[in-house]
Amino acid sequence: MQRVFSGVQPTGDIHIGNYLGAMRQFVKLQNDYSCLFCIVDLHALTVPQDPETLRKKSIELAGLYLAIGLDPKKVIIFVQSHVPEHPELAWLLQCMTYFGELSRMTQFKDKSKGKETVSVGLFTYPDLMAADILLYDTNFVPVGNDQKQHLELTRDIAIRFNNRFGETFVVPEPMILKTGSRIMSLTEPDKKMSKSSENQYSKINLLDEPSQIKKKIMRAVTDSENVIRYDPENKPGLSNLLTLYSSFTDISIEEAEARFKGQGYGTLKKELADVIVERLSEIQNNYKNLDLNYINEILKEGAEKASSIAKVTIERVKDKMGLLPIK
Ligand code: AQP
Repeated sequence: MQRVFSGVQPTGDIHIGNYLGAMRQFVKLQNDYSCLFCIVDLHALTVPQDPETLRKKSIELAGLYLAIGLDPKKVIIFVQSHVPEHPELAWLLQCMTYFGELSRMTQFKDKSKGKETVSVGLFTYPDLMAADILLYDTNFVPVGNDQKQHLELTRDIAIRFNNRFGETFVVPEPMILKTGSRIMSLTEPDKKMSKSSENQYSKINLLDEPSQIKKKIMRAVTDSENVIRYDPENKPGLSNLLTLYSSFTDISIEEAEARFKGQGYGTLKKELADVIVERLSEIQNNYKNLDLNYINEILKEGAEKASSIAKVTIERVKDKMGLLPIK
């Protein structure tokens, strides 16, 4: 069976961009692939985190993985820091990555812009992401559009390593959706919906109350034309709402556009709020019924299973690079 790996950072509140761009795909893939889904807490440390909140958010994300429909009998769910081979391989890959390559990463440029100090971890983050993926001989990586560049770098590093030391890594392919791979902010629709945005009205979180969801959708920025047309360049806000409607109802953008043709933005917003509330309330009900001991058990089992794969890969890599084994 071919392998799928993906991860989400336990930072902030998980929003519908994370869900539609990445997490929802995980559920569909679990029947056809050997899947590992990770809570990438080491990535979270690239920017300052409150320790207690980070722990709480890691458990919350594990619960959300289960609540959206991931079945721990089929997939491995685990926490990145429980498998020390991730940072170990990241170091080895850093020694194979060029400073210029990391300097060109747009996420680094965006996240470091205007900051007085930036951690080295934020700069080398793509190597840790490459390690996450390459440790498990991953064939496919389902991610949102924003991760495309990091995945390209992962492929480049894997190819470079294989060329220098001989066939070692599987070269992974991205799995990026046509619709929903880039959900935009509800308040600034030229920017992606982002956990780190301080404006609560810019994003809908998976655990938001129905009244909050409705309020956020009704306040979403559109335009003054009042014509329903999918046109991301000239009508980014309205186009984002159509994308959301099409993603949540599993119809095409064209069908969504046709459905609301000739109607006001208010009608689209109202119906959209209803479909989001309905889908998220299913997830929220599942989430409420989860027990903390059960989640901890799943994470322990997940770490053991992930470790058993990671240990084999790291030994292979160290051997190829000439590191001396313990005799
Ligand atoms: N707006 C988005 N639309 C579609 N997919 C998205 N993803 C993130 N934002 C959108 C995808 O969600 C997965 C998990 O993301 P992450 O936790 O690794 O962090 P991120 O990409 O940095 O997400 P955020 O929400 O924007 O967080 P901050 O604000 O902390 O940077 C990934 O597959 C991502 O592509």
